[in-house]
This record gives sequence, C-alpha cells and structure tokens, in this order.
Amino acid sequence: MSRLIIVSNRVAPISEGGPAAGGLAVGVYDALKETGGMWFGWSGEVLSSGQPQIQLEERGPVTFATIGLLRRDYDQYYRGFSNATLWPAFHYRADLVQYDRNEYAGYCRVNAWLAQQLVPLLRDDDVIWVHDYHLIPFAEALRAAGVKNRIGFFLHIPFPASQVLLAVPPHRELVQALCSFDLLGFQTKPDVRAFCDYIVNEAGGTVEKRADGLTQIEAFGKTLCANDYPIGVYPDEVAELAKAGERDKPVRTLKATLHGRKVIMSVDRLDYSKGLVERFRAFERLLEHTPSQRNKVSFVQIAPPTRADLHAYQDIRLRLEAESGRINGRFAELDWTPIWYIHRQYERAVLAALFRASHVGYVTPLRDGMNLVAKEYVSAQDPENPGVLVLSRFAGAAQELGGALIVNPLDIDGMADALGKALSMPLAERLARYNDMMVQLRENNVSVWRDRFMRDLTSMAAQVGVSLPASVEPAQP
Ligand code: GDG
Repeated sequence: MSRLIIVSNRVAPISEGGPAAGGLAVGVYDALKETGGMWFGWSGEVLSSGQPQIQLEERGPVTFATIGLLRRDYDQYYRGFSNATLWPAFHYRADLVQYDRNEYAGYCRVNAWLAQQLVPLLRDDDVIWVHDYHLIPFAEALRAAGVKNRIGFFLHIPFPASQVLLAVPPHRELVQALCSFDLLGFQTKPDVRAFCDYIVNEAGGTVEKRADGLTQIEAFGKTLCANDYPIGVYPDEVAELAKAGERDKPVRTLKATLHGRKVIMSVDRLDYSKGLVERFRAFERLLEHTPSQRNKVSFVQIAPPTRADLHAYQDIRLRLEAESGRINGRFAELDWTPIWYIHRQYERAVLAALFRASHVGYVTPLRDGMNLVAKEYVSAQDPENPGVLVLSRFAGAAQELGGALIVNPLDIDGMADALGKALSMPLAERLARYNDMMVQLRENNVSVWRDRFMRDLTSMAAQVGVSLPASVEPAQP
C-alpha cells in the first residue's frame, strides 16, 4: 500500500491532548494517525548558523521528519513572505500586505531546499499531500528534482478574489506554481470559484466540470484538478473529551466564579483575521442596549499568542488589551467582570469542557478558511441542553453550519442582537439547531475529509505536464 507523506510548514510538537493552538496541526494529525505515514516539515527550531539536519522520530504509525530553519530563512520565508504578505492578502487584508522582493526570493529558495531534503526519504509509490500557503512552490520544486509521484495540495485559508490576489506582486508565479500540483483542495466552493476565476480571467486558462464532480483546469501548460474539501473534526471524540473534563479544575473554577451567570465563549489564536475587536464591541453594544444583561453574563475570550514577532500581531494585542480594559472599566461591578480576556493556551480537553460549560459559542472571524473552533464548540455541547453558536458568514464553516446564528462580523448591532437572541433561545430551538449541525459534523468528519481528498488524488485521471493547444496558452502579464 502507498504511504501517505504529509508536508506542512510546521510539524506540530504533538503530545496527545496537549496544547496545539492551530487548526492545521489538529486536523492533519488527526488524519495521519489513523492511516500512518510520514509528516515532514519545519521543527520549529531557528538556528543562527550551521547546516540543519533532518531528525526522524517514530511515534506509533507516524514518522516525524523535521528540520530546523536558519535565521535568514525563517525571516524571509516564514515571517516575511508567508505571514506578512500571503496571510493578510489571502484574508482580504490588502492594507496589511508588506512585500519585499528578497523575502519572496527566500520563500522560493526555502521551498526548493525543503523539497531537496524530502527527496531522499521518498519511495516511488508514496502519495504526497502538501499543506498550506507556506508551500505553494513545493510541487514545482519536487518536479524540478525529478519526483514523479502524485502530489496534492490543500489550502487551509481562503483563496482570495482575483482583485485582492493581484495585490501580491508575484501573483502570477504563485498561481502557476499551484498548477504543478495534480490536485488542489480548497475549504469551500467560493474558494474554488475564486481560483477558477483567476485561471480564466487572469491566466487565460480553461476550467471544466467533470463527470466525477472535480473541476479540471488547463493553464500554464498543465492539466490538474480542483475541488472543495471542507475540513472537519471528530465530533463524538470532542464530545467525550468535553464530558470527561467537566470535573476538571478550570471548569469548576469558572462555574464557581460565575454564580449562575451565563457565559459567552471564544477561543482563537490572537490574529487580526479573527475579528476580535469587532467582537468585543458587539458584546459592549449588548450591555449598552440591554441593561437587563448586565451582571447576568460574562464573555470569556481565550486568545493564545501567535506570530508575536510581527508588528501587525503586536498591534492587535495592544488594541484588544485596550478594548477589554475600556469595556470592563465601563461596565464592571465589584462582583462582576464582563470580559475575561486570557492571553494563554489551555489543554485541548480543558477547552472542550469550557465550550460545554458555556451558553454561547461566539465565533466571528472577518475571514477564515474553515474555523475548527466553531465545529468543536457544537461538538462539545450537552446533547440534552446545548448552547448556541453565533458564527460569522465569512468563516468557511458557515457554508455547512446552517444551524448557527449567522452574522456579519462588521455589523456590530447585528452581532449584539444575535448574542441577545442566543442568550434567551428556548431549549426546543437550541436542540433543533444543535441536532441539525451534529448530523452535518458527523457526516463530514476529519476522516471523510482526508479520504475524499486521497481518493481523488489517487484516482483522478489528470496527467501532469500535458501541453496545451496554442489557443489556450496563458495570456502574457
Ligand atoms: C487554520 C485556518 C482552518 C486554539 N487555542 C488553543 C487550541 N486551539 C485550537 C482550536 C482549534 C485550532 O487550535 C484552531 O483552528 P481554527 O480552524 O479555528 O483556526 P486556525 O488556527 O487559523 O487554522 C482555519 C484550519 O487551519 C484548519 O484547516 O479551519 O480557517 O486559518 O482546533 O481548538 N488548542 C489548545 N489550546 C489552546 O489554547 N489545545
């Protein structure tokens, strides 16, 4: 049987149940530990000098192959082009895009170098599955090194509309590089449509729906396929974890401190794409317009630090500290703190139990590829007495979770109304919404996500390297 080789920027230091703040790490590891295989990528170490060496470590059926990055590579490839150029652009924040030609060169160089490190570890029948925006040129680099294996790519974040992607100067090279993969997976149908729009209108390629449901793309002299594969969770596992954690100390402490008040709960990496400032303001608006909610509800925001060496992340941290201080100063009483803003990580089981103990899951990113927290929140609920999910329409998860109260995260009054509605929703309606969402979550769990992608990658008929007729040669920039 073919081995599955997962390639992602970061191979998470996963200890079962321990903190792993990041959707890719959670989803990918859940998928890989069932099939077995290898996970290749950066170890998280940054070396000031020397020659990084691959470390191999077996854990159960999974081999972890990790390598450090030199400081310059970290700065250009990870901190620079990946997180200061691609991340904001792909989250529709063209205003935050910083572009430096040297960083882009570093990004391409590191992709080529990582591909060269992987080549000696590969077998002929391995199937390679590359993840996320850090590794867009990876297939091109593997092909240049003579690798003939099937190579798929999954983008965990949104694929932006063409007019936004054009803000990234090497947009054309990036899309051309994506066309070296055999199969491109996106979180949602709108992401696939955005990619196809670029192919047709900017790259002069063609797209065609095939009988098997895949979209076949011809561009830059390549033939490949694309489709949407919304990532899932294991809802019953999350539910078990949540139930088991009910008697753990953090949950007991929360309940004791609340004295019967309701809880609105949010968990996000501290990232400007997650809409935290707008979310805080909507909670403030609820308290402002509905005095009866004062001293009756607290909002707990857990926001572990991430990419703290980037200016935009330091900025969002300062803004949130200011907002939570201001709102608490305005409404707090001696026995009640409206917002608990917690800038640290918790164990997975603790988070699940906190989700279960809360009355509203408040998940309102400005843009999000999927958002696993939304799915985990629903999964963690007590089936007899579930809480309500308030969800941004701009999270990929909103395409599936119609049982949530769907909001526009820029509409502060609309979000405040949704919070009010969620806090007073009768049990019958909560049950109906919860049951509806659980059907969807069980039907599309992480194994279904992985199996659909792998089935398409291994069975699709697309050929790599097929030349296009002159009539569909890509337009010149
Ligand atoms: C990217 C895309 C897409 C968070 N804090 C802690 C913690 N977490 C866990 C959550 C969840 C994961 O991290 C976060 O996943 P999200 O999906 O919400 O967001 P991103 O990190 O931005 O993930 C996203 C995802 O990839 C998967 O494709 O959905 O759109 O941006 O699982 O529970 N886990 C622990 N402690 C924490 O403090 N243990």
